[in-house]
Amino acid sequence: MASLTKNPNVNKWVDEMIALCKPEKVMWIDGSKEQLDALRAEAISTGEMIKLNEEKLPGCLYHRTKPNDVARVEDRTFICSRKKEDAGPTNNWCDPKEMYAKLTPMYDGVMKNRTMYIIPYSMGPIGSPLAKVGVEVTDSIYVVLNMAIMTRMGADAFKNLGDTSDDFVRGLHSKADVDPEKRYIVQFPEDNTIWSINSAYGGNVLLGKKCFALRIASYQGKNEGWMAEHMLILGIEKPNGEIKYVTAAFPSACGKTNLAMLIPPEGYTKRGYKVWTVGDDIAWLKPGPDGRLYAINPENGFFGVAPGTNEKSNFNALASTRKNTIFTNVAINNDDMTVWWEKLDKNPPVNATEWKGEKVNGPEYVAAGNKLAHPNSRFTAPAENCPCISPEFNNPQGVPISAMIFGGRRAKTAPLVYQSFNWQHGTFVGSIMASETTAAATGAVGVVRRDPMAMLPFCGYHMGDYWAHWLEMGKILGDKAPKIFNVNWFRTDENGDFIWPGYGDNMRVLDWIIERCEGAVDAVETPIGYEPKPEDINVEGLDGITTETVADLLSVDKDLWKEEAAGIEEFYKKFGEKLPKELSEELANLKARLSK
Ligand code: GTP
Ligand code: SPV
Ligand code: MN
Repeated sequence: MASLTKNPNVNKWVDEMIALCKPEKVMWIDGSKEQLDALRAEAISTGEMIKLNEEKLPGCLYHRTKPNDVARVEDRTFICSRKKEDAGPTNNWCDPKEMYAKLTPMYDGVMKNRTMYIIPYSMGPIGSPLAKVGVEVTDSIYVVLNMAIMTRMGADAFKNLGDTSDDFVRGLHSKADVDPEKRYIVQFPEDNTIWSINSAYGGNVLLGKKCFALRIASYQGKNEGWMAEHMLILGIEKPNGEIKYVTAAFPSACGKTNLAMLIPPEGYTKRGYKVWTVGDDIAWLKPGPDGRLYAINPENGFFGVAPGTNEKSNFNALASTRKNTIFTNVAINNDDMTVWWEKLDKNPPVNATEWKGEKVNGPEYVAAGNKLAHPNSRFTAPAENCPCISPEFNNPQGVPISAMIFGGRRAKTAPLVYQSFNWQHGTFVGSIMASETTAAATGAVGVVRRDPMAMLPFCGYHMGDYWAHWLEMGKILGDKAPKIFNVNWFRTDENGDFIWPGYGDNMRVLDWIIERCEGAVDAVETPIGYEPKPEDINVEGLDGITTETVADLLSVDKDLWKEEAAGIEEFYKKFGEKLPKELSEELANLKARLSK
């Protein structure tokens, strides 16, 4: 099949990959409906995908990964910069020469008897000055069908690249034998290259997502004066029709998709407030012609956590999954070929197939303490399905950002919300983020770990240099910089239950954040930053949450924070010389304020 581009850099690289992997067939993915329909039919005929109920879930497919392959594998993810110190203390590193030498034999002939699919794609709207091109070669139809949802895929992607540019990310993926012992997710930032092998799970194989749009792009952003962040983007429309845009960085499975699509409480919708979704996972940000920071969502779909998603918690996410969606590792209701996951509703299907493929009686299975869907089971849904997708979603210039929010899962320390004193202090607030781990990555769940800017698994270079880049961006933006906040929806009471209702009610906190950006509300100065007066968080219409509860949620326990400061000091030691002096200053200032 003929190449879709005249670009010699692309064609030369593709030829090399063909020579290496030795596929039986090669197929360029042009993104046409005919081609994708044929691939769907083929995947259904081999059992790789299962067709779901055509009336209830039109165009939807089901896929099950191997039980050993259900999440990102951080211990097998590498940043192979030429110099070790450029990867920094928070990344696994290996000399690129050594890594190529180790992986090349694994790819040699790996696609014999298989087809190699060559996927051109754009991260960001085609024609956007902020967009970038990638090419992924893969032996997985599942990857092709997911990339068709998650990116602008097909021949058009080459429009942005042109016939001569070399600025495209080279992604090589093979599921090989899905052997966890030989699984590698490797970024070579200086080569614009990603090699992934022996996995078929989302974040490890949809190379446009975490591997490119965060790990490679964060490195590009540092060199080119922009930022790639693990952030949702949303617009808050006020009763006067004005829309304010904010971004928020929370670690994996800590609520980005939910916040991005929130439906405000009745008191707000009645007054005319509305929330618009621009992105739910990744933001690329760059100063615009007016000096403000503009953001695009490089993705074209949502790869969202299924469990916990229901009509009440996230109506818009659920609505997004009702057509042309791929479900991975959820449960099937065999009576009508629909899908189910924990907390979708209270009725697990009787005639169920659980995520590993075993037929079970759902209610009995659940009553015995089992999960029908894997905790990191996901939906891949087109952004255009989302009822609240922003009219600016495809705007090539992006949207201007008023506030940036950090947050995580903290049972005690972090208050509901606080504002940083300024950009430098805000960078410090992002750098000290910590959160309980979730099922989005393999390993222990529920352990507090430091996860600066929610980028610990995704920063493609030295975290100290990354913080320096943040500080640099603050200088460029000056007084046009977004205001920086921190939130925590996950404080628990003595029974371990969440105190704050969360979800749509997070609008009440966004409301204060927007008012702060407009200078419309006062704040209280605390040792950690500016906090709302409890009565400035609107609790109207909330059941059991009063201004006293809010005061409690906002309390700053100085002893806990002194421990926190000691933990930060320990964490910062890792970065040695590369820790920006501004951040050690901020830590010293925090300690001083705490002991006043
Ligand atoms: P990734 O796609 O892994 O990056 O995750 P995410 O940050 O988009 O997380 P998501 O919105 O999918 O939420 C993950 C889990 O957190 C789900 O089980 C949600 O139900 C839960 N969650 C989200 N928002 C809230 C909230 O405000 N309060 C509480 N208690 N739980 C929440
Ligand atoms: C995350 O883990 O942050 C995700 C899912 O958004 S994955 O694509 O697996 O990275
Ligand atoms: Mn994510």
